[in-house]
Amino acid sequence: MIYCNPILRGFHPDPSICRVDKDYYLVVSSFEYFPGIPVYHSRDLVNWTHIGNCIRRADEFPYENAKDSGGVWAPTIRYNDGYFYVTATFDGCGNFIIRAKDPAGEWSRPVWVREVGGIDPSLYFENGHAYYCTNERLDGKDMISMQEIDIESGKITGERRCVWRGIGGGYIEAPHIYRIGDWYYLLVAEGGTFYNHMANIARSGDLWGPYESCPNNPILTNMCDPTRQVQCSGHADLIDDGEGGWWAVHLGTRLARRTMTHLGRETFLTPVVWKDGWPMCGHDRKTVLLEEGPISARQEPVKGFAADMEKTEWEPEWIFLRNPDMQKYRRMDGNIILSPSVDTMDGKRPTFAAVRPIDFDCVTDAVFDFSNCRPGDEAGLAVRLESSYYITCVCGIGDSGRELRLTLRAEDIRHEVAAATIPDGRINLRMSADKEKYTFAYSVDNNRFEVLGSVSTRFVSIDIAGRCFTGTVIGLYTSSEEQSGAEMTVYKFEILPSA
Ligand code: 6LW
Repeated sequence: MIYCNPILRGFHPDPSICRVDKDYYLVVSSFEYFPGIPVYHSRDLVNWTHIGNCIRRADEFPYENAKDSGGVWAPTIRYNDGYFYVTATFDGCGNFIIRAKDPAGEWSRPVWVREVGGIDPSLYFENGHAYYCTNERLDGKDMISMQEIDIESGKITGERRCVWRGIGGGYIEAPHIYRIGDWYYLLVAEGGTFYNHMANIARSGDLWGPYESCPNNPILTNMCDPTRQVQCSGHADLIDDGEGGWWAVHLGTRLARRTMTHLGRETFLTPVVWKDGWPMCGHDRKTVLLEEGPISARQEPVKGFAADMEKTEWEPEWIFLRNPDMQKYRRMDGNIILSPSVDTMDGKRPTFAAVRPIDFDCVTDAVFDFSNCRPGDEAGLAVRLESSYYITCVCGIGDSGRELRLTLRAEDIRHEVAAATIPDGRINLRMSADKEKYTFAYSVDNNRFEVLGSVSTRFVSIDIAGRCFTGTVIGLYTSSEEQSGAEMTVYKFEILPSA
């Protein structure tokens, strides 16, 4: 059956997957955003539902210190003996393990693995033993280390060994061990997570090696791919469908132009075939956008997200920055009510309730009012890549009274793109996004829309920001220069596919 890649669109990097009977669970990195480590569920590998988040207690992690693209990196999800385990890196703090009986949560408090460094930890279970792999830098060289671990305490209980140094592609990361047939397989990422990215594999008859490198490595890469449909393929995790089919989920990027993407690294699904005991991914190791494979169900169109205003709990799709003061985020009387922070989008903890974009082409609709505001207060929509790369379209008090301002920040560039005077009362902001630009329009009578202006997506692309591991997110934002009584009352927020 034909399906479209990516299977998780927008900012969904570093995927890891496991299967329990007919249920697949997939997790991705969440970086400086909270809740952390979103969990997706599927029964067919192409239709996914966001069922929860692993990290829902910000005080258990040093979020307040998380840099842009810091925070939670590269989770691995595995199932063993009635528990789901997730292990990941908290940048600058170390690696941790959490577990849950229900992957939709509640997840346990983190157990920190203090005796081993590196990033991109992974777990492998066999015969009641747990083994812990991570990338490490020993004797000046990157390698993959493995050691036995007490899964409850996070204590290392066995000798640490270097099990593979990769094919020399550099930045050997994202290790995963599998027992398939008579072999142990070790899958890794090399080349760094951008344009030289690749997945390489080795195998051994013994868990501890020595591991023999696959003669066809890399088994997955889109580097030097003239079609340029997909780039940066790598950081893969293998899964079988229980019916003989094998797959790789992995990160990749789609280019909004000949280069650049503002959606960031997304999650792709690529078929895997086995030959002579070695796997090979996709079309001669390349991933494509329109793929075919033994998929059991029709892939549903991209759904989008519409906040259910009757809810008093935040849907799992919502993300906030670092350790948000949730008293500034209220759901009541059929509305969302946001209280401004003194932080603007330049800051670490602005009042910003966001969701991941659903695709390049989408329309964001927000209806809100901004009451009790004074000069210096602002409220509206924001598209955020990082604290120095963002776009805001906000209403506030200007020289000529209430106005709407469209502003871009790209590092040192701060540019007011457009402004318009508007009356008091409700405003409907509509942002239409495509590969090239974000176009903002507004209506104050919920009927006629005026275009305010457009901003190129180029200015919030991960390529412009450089070493940006996240991707743009779109959300509701409000700020005030000092603690004010201003309130942003939101009546509607949705991001839907463009018609
Ligand atoms: C991830 C690692 C990486 O942990 O980037 O460049 C980190 N390599 O695989 C964040 O995605």
